[in-house]
Amino acid sequence: MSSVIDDNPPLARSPQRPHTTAREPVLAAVPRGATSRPIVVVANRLPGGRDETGRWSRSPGGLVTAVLPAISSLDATWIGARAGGRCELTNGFEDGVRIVELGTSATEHESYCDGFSNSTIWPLYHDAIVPPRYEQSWWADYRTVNHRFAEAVARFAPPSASVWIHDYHLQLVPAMLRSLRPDVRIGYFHHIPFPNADLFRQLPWRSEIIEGLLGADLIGFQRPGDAANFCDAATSLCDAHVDQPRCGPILAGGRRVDVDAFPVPVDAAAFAKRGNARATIDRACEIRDACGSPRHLLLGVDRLDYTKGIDQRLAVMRTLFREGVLRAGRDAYLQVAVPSRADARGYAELRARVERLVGDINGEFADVGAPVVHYLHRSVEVDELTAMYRAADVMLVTPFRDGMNLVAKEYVASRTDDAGSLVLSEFTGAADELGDAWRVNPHDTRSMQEAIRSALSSPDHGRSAMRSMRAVVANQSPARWAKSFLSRLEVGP
Ligand code: ADQ
Repeated sequence: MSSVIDDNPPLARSPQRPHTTAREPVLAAVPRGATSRPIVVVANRLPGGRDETGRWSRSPGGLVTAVLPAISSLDATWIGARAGGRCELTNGFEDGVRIVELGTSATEHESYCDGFSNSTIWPLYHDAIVPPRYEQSWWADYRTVNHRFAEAVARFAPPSASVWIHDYHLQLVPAMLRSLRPDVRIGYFHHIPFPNADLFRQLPWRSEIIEGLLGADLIGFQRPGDAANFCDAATSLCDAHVDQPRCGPILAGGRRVDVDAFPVPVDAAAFAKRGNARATIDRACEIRDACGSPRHLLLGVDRLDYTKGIDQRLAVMRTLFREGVLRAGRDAYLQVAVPSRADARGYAELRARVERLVGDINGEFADVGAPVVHYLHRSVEVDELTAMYRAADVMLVTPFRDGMNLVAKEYVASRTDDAGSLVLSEFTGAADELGDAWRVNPHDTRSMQEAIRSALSSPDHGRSAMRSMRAVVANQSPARWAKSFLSRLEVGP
């Protein structure tokens, strides 16, 4: 990627690979980039992996999409877990970053990742849309794996590094790392929502999680509301104080912890360039033709996750076809669902539910060779994704809860023609910034139907709304976002 974070020319990379003796920090000679400190990114997920043929491909999902382009010009190091590995550290250098793999056993991964992270924290932090499960053994493995991450960072981080820890899988790492390496600056960014204090109190290990996070020097959230929820939880559950209610910095354990919102952006310039390319526009026409050249093409693009509201949205589409607002032969819906957490509880059922609804709607309304819902269950390349954005008259982004939602911003950034309309759930972080979208409460199916009806019938309103939303995202870039976080981390509150 070509993102640069400041005016410094990129530094030449040493071809030498770090070795792995336990005594010396192996990356001591890392050249410096955006900040005056070397950068170490820590996340559960590695930025990509190799298939059987040895071909490297990027990991899907919002975290890698947001963070990798921002740091790939900085000669940074990325430490992530490899499930089913042999619990040893290996090294490599890919996609602009130095990679350190942390092996976890298949059993540990199941318990710490599928269990505590994805079946306890994920649902709890997404408004308990499905009931969170509280299992003592998952918590024990979560602590063990978090500690192993902290040890790996302590071993690999150069002196005085800026360590940037990402997301809910690693909430204990900040405090664990502080006790091992007090010389490093520790930043933590939370990509998903932070629930209100009343909901958070359900968690049997609530104080430990807050104390783990308070080990950081800087804690970043997507929205000011998430930061405020965290301040409430910290002050009500731990010995922590704030000068102003619901607002950082927090004073805890004799230290100041800076807390703020850093909304994750998309690479708007790259999406605009791709969206404007002749090849993209031609491909968008082909996509419309393949969908039966509809007057209105509606689009949904999501990770296949119950928080995204895909099944609810399909049910709304069925109603709109039943009521004649949408008509077979005139209107079509394209749903792209990226496979996600296929082995985790509930996800196979969600897939079955979504596919049954697609079948039901087509069974009821489609004609031979002319489906009304086109459904892809796979990842697609970014050029193809952009062509879909350009092809769609109405983009439906209707999660029940979402930290940010990059798809909404990508759609707006791609529409340099100012055409199209965005229907957006009020429970996404993106809704804070994209105030001109057709705003919906996804729990209220009437509000969804009304918003889609309005989006279909008001293309002129859509045009001015798209223009003003594009102006909002146009100046955003992952590089600027990373710079704002890392420079704040470096200097402190
Ligand atoms: P996610 O829950 O993964 O991210 P989102 O923000 O929508 O959700 O990001 C998904 C990314 O995957 C987008 O960049 C999108 O283009 C891409 N994508 C979606 N469908 C795809 C497909 N079929 N093929 C290829 N790519 C596809 C988490 C949080 C979010 C937060 C991000 C970033 O849950 O709330 O916005 O991290 O912080």
